[in-house]
Amino acid sequence: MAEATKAKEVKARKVADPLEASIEPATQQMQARAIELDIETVFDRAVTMKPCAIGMQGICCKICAMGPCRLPLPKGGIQGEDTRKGICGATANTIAARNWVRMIAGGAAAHSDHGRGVAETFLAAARKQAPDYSVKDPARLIQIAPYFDVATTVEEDGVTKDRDIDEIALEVAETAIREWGKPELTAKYLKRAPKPLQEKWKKQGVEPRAVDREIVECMHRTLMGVDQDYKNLMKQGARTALADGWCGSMIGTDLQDVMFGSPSPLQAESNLGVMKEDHVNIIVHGHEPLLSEMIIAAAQSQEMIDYAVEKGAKGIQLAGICCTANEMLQRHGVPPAGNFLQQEFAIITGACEAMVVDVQCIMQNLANVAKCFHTKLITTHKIAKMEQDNVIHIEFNEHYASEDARRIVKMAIDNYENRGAEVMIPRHKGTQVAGFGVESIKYHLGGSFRGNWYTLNDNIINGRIRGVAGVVGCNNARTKHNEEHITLIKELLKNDVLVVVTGCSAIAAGVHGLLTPESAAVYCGPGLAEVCETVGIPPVLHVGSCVDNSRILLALTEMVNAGGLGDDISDLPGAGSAPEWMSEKAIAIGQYFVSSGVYTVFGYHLPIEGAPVFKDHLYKDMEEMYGGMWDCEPDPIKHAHLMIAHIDKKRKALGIDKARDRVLMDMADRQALGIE
Ligand code: MSK
Repeated sequence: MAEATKAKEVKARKVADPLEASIEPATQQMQARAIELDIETVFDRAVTMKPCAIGMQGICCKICAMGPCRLPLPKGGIQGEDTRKGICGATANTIAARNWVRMIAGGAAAHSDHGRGVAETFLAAARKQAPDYSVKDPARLIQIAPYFDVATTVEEDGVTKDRDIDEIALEVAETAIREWGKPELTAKYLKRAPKPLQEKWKKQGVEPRAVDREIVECMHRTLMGVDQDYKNLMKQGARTALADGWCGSMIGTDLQDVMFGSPSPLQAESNLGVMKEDHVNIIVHGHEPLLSEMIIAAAQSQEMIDYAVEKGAKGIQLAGICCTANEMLQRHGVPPAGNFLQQEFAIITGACEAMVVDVQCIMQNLANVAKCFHTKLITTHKIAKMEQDNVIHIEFNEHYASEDARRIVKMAIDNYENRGAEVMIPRHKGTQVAGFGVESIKYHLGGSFRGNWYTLNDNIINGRIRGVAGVVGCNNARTKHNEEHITLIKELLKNDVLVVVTGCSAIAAGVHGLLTPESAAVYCGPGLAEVCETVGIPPVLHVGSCVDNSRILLALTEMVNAGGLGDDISDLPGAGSAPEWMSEKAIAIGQYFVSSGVYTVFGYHLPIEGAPVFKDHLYKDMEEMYGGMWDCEPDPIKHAHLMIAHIDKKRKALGIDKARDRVLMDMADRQALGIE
């Protein structure tokens, strides 16, 4: 890093210190490399541009042309009545709540539009109009069909017979797609939640209807002069977030599993070091596996491998960034090259022949970085283009998917000969075991009761496992890359908390060596280590991408159904976290976890500090309403202990706060707990 410091001194431009930017060595090395080559990165821009203090507090209103109105907190806080108001009279609570609800709408729209794309492709496949897509996991289709009220068997001459899988697929596809725009009734998947939770939603009047309707209503209600009651606004916020988690995202995950296969554990490498100097390197970045599945098939075809060899390479190295990385990893073992803040560095290696992007979390600065190298930056989605003239747009069409993918892979191979001499691929890479879907977790934790979650519950009840935590979400250039994720997760493990991860948090955990069974002995408290070693799982389970947070909702529901830990998700000794969040999608996810009963702690900051009454609504009232509530703590150790304290509170409420000896349960005990 001496080189980095030297480079920092000789450049006039304000740059980020590599050691301050990230805790991760490959990222530090590439930030130093960027400084050396005088290429600006996200870390440099974060150093240069300070965030707006009023916007950070959530009390800037710019929804009409009389503003923007800014309502800073008076020095010394609010004494007596809060008299702050915008030109129209909107209070700080209304402004902060409208901003919050619009963030939920943005996040829910992103996940759910992703889900809609999957549902549309599945419908085209079911109609035999998309020959490159098919049902790869019929068992998964049969599992979800009843939730769409689609029969999987038929009575013929008094005999029950299995229905044709193509017929089931078509009916599921036609029903699923209507979940986005049906004019009446509530989302079909709500019935998957524990009964008491469904009752809470009904009581609060927040059962989501169709996904699109909820998002539209958010935008209507938050318009100037419509809903001006923060509590009523947050009903719509909760309803929309639930439409995301229990409908748009959940259907997206399910249909991806049906079309591409449900994940099961597999081993892979991770980090920028997976790129290979003597290979054609193709990086796929974004979110939708509709694209990446086809790119994988093309890149692994003998024809393309032979073509790469003909062009002087030893082969094709495919890798992912962000949630596309998670999608490719969990089903194929294709390695992630990095998470959100590492995207520019994949190009700065000088060895990236093509970066192929679709939607979400793609920095526009990639185009500027790509100009410094031979890298072809290829956008593929009709809703996500870039204005820079070096960006190539190859629109991906599900009807000709494989053709489009082959064209992209061939373009990357043809670009190999244009690679410059300035190649520097960091050597750092980690090994990981990823791909834990709900079914595979059930299998691995099942012990002698294969196919039942009770072994997990039993180990929570006997105290070996203190509780469970979901750690999810992004990186944020305002916090040190990966530091909060990793410090937090290690603290949870030390305290015997089993962790599940998704999104960029999952990639961070993989890069830092937390996704291996061996890491249990290194990082876990004795109880958790014993369980992980006995069943052979990592103490941190990779459960997928951003839309796959819906898997966590279902895993929690499985735990409730397994018995012994209360009747609802809010009874479980569990908590959620997004320590380095940055995207509106994280707020939508956070809100659907809170509204599903999960205590959810965010790091960095939440844009609500300028409206203390609204903040109390999120932090306190919601616990009464849903059993879950928001919290925020930037310090990762304190953050972990907030979660642990909540877990302990739930253990106490369940009467399992005292360590007990393991009791072998007989059938009568199990029946008493409602386990069949
Ligand atoms: S990619 S939303 S930076 S997790 Fe899903 Fe990562 Fe956050 Fe994007």
